[in-house]
Formats: sequence, C-alpha cells, structure tokens
Amino acid sequence: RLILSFEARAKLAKNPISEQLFKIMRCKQTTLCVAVDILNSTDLLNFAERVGPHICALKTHIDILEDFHPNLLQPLQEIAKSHNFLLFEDRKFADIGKTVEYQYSKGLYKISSWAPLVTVHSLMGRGVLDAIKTSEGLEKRGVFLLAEASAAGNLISDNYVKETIKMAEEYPELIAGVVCQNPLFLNNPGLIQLCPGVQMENKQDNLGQRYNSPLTVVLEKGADIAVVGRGITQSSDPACAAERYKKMLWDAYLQRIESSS
Ligand code: UP6
Repeated sequence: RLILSFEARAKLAKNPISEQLFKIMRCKQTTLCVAVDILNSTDLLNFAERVGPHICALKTHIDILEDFHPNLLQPLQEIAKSHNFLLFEDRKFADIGKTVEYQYSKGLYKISSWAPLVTVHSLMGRGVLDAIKTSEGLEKRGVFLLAEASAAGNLISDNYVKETIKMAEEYPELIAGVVCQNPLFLNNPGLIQLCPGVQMENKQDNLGQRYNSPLTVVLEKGADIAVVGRGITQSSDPACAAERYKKMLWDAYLQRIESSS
C-alpha cells in the first residue's frame, strides 16, 4: 500500500505537472478525474463547468467531437483555470517519434498547446517520449504512460508491464505517472497511479470494458487518481454524481493513509 500523503508525495515528484496535480488533489480533496467522452463542444463546456469543482483533471478525447473548432480551447482552458483542474488529453500516442511529434503539436488539435497532460503507449519505445519531450508547446508537460489496460482480453503481458515501468523511471522529469490496474509504484511515490474503469453501477459494458468500485481501486489496486466516465456522464445529475464519487474516493484515500499510523 502507498501510505504516504499527497502532501509528502508532492515533494518527491520530479515532474512539475505531477507536483501540481498532487497539490490540487490535496487542496480540493479530490482524486477524481472525469472522462468527458461527449460528442458536442457546447455540452463539453457545460459539463466541464458543472463537474469542475469536484475534479483534479478533466480527461478528453478531443478527436471524438463532431463539431470541433479551435475556438473551443480558450473557454475550456478558462474553465480549467477557474476551477483549478488540469486538462488531460487521452491521445494514447503510439507511433514513431516523428509522427507523434506532429500528432502532439500540429494538425487540427495542437494538443501540446493546451493539454499539460497526455497519455502515451510504451509499445513503440522511447522515441515517443523523446518526441513529447522536445516538441513545441506548453513549457510544463506531463505524461501518463499506459502500463495496464482495463479492457478484457488485452494483450499486455507481465513483461510489458515491467518494461513500461522501467521506461517510466528513465524519464522522471517527463513522466507524471502510469495508467494501470494494480499497485505498481510502491517504491516510487513521486509517480502517480491513474486507474480507469471505475463505476458503481456496472461491472462491465458490452464492448470489453471492465469496472471496479471506487473503494476497490483505491484500497486494492493502488489508484491515486480514479477515472470515471459514463458513471458520471450518463447520470441524470452529473455534478451530484461527481461529488458522490469524489467523496467516496477521498474517504478511501484517507483510509489508506491512516491505516499506516
Ligand atoms: N481508458 C479506459 N481503460 C484503459 C485506458 N483508458 O477505460 O485501460 C479510458 C477510455 C475512456 C475512459 O478511453 O475515456 O478511460 C473510461 O470511460 P468509462 O468510465 O465511460 O468506461
């Protein structure tokens, strides 16, 4: 169990964004990251405004918006600033370094100009991390490296997980943490464990997604941050649902650090 407090771990973080994230979590008392998988820009902004007070990060898939226009990005950044949460584009980069450089900083989305946090697959090796590190964009940036997946039947082996952790530890100034389903970083509390596949209502969806409860991910799976998508987006009152998840996750975190003393 990772029993150090976020306050203590902020001091151990080597990446400026993970340090900021630890501080936001502590200050807002939330480890909730909402996955806002919504297809319309106005809905996305309204949703961000409503759940903003309860989250430490807003995870987007910007390329699923059917009406994307770069004008969306300024109001989205303003909402993030006003509610003190981080924008997190879940692009899961997985190509050669040069292509990732373009995907990260060019094209329609110019991700590096507005998202301080992104996800990367370790599959293609270190070139991807070198590309994220050297591309133009925001000065402070952090990467969550995907070590494990919530999807049933995924092809990730134990060795892949081990090598991914090794890679993450080779880029301390760039890596904010890993996307995982188990406690992987007990020896490296400066890194953040982010766990998707969290919901109270369902155990799975009909396309291979698998869910754990907030209590299970924090107390058994080592989650520092829990990602909740449809558990909140499909609720009739998303702000109320976000608050409920926030509280359950925070209580579980307190239980985790208190059980050490
Ligand atoms: N996500 C997973 N599992 C992973 C990695 N990422 O579900 O292993 C992402 C998905 C989605 C969100 O891309 O945006 O987390 C989960 O959404 P849900 O809670 O609605 O299932």
